[in-house]
Amino acid sequence: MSQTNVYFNHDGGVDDLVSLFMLLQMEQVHLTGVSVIPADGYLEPATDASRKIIDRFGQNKGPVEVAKSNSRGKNPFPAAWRIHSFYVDALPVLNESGRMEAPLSSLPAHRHLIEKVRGAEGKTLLLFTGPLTDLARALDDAPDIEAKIDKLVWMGGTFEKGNVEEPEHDGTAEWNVFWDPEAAYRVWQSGITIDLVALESTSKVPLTPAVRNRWAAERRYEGVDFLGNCYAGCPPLVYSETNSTYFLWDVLTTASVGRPDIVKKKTVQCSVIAEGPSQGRTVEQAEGRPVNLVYDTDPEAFFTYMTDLAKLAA
Ligand code: AGV
Ligand code: CA
Repeated sequence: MSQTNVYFNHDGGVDDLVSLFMLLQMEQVHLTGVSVIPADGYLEPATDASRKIIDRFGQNKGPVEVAKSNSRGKNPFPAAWRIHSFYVDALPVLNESGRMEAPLSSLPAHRHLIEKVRGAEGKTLLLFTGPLTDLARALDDAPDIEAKIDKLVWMGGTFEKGNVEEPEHDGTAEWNVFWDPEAAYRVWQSGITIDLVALESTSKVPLTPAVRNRWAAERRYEGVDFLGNCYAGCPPLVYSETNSTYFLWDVLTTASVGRPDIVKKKTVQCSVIAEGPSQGRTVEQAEGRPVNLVYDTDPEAFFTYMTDLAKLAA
């Protein structure tokens, strides 16, 4: 089977780490590298957990190198969310061997990305499930890589209600844009094709008790048990949505790489607001740049794909 080169940059949330686990099970994916930015997680547990997930669940992928980002954002994530990276890193299934073998790169994430894109045979698909800071820096340092990027698939943005609830903000932004609005602005100035997996689609895949029960019922599969354990620390949607309700934001984004048929896309002309009370907002504008907005999904097809992939992990 022909494989697609994929480079994955994530920010250490539970759904970021589950996304890595999912990518490792996709036979059509050649994972050229992974990097971790300390946005919605802490750098050390998120990096260690990534290496342990590759060791434990990535047997078919050969050695995959992990790089740490040295990027810093403008608007920090709440610590109550970032702490989840420690829970995943501490799961017994990831610590049974007592070793970490997936190689740790000595390069910072943005330089690692440049090296892996330049070194790949053919083009690379970039999958980003956190802020775009490392990509913006990579493009500034090495504009030549743009020609070798197939496209960017990014969990970010919304044209409806945002998910930022912060004192000096008007609530119109999605968090991955808000953490570093200037980085998103920079990437928007590039010629890279962007698939934007926005809140419009991810809001269709909340973590509900029914989803958990489905994983619990099939926990005899080690990979499905892993999903249940990862999400055990995240608040589900039961009676009403709050700002802490967990969605499968990044996992839907990752699933759209393996199974493009489970999402719906349309072209939208838009720009990013970099400053002020709406900073991080993605806004439709006739003179904006085109993105492929992922605005809808089939939740049943998505959860079935996710669970089936997890059953492949041993
Ligand atoms: O805005 C969604 C992004 C995704 O990349 N992250 C979580 C996902 O990894 C930020 C976020 C928004 N609401 C959250 C978030 C919540 N309630 N808990 C944790 N992270
Ligand atoms: Ca994320």
